[in-house]
Amino acid sequence: MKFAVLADAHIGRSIPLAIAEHRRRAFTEAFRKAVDAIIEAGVEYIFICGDLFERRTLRPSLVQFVHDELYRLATGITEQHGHEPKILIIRGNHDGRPLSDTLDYIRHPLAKYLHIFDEENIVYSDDRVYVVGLGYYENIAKAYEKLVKPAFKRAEGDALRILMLHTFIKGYQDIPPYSSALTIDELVEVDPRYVFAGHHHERHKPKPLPNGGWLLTPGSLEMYDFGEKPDKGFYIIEDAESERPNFKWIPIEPMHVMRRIPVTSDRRRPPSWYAEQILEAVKGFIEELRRVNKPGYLRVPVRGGLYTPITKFSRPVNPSD
Ligand SMILES: [Mn+2]
Repeated sequence: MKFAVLADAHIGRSIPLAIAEHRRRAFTEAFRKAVDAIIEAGVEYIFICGDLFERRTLRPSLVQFVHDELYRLATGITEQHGHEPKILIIRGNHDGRPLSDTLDYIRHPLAKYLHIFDEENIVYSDDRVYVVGLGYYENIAKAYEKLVKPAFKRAEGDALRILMLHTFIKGYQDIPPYSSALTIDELVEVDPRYVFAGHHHERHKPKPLPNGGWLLTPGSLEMYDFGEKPDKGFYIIEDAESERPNFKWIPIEPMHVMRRIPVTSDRRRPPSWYAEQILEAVKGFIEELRRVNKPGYLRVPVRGGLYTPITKFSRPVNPSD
């Protein structure tokens, strides 16, 4: 059995606004590339772990794009590999709130290949997998206790136990201060074979869990902002039901180079000094773009005190004044 595990596609992201159109295109292209690779692999299940969309309100054309891509994904695998895949999706913090989310736009009664979890129905099961899909909650520990644990207690048979989350995981990821997170101990309590977690945008390696299961965060499909590393893509898991599954990283090359080169000084300097430093940064960046043969954006935050030499109005100090 083959899985595709992806997250944080952020379709519709337009920040920084000065380059909004380029940014929108970067995210739709990354998603298109992911769909191409998943069709080629011919997986049985696709897990989309939250933040499929960038926000609650979107251009209709982008909603149409996602709808069409998911349809292409399902029909592509059916035609090329002879089986219809199942696409499972949970709500991320960018997709909206409980009971009002962007995923409503892509729900369709005829799209049998699509399963979108909601607040009341957090279980998908068939004879091969038992999937609990929990959307984003600020108080994740409480939602986990109240919803996820009972849902796994209800599981019967020997289908693979899979948990989909959109939250940080302590002990696996570098977590920003004061953010809510689940611990590995908490995850192991429901004895999952797989935990797929979106929300953290960095690629993480599969981590074996003490119960024999696996924890996996693929990260975002594109560069979300200037601070991220360009190691983007998603995972395919082969022999998912076996004792030794094979995790395959499918890289997606970011469309643009995004570079941040700060210019700072801890003492006061004339404006011309800053101008020179900025120019150096730009020149270096142009070199880099030539080398990698790619377009890109450069952000140069400038910080430091200003010192303006006094020339015009200065005169010798006369002690008698
Ligand atoms: Mn995200």
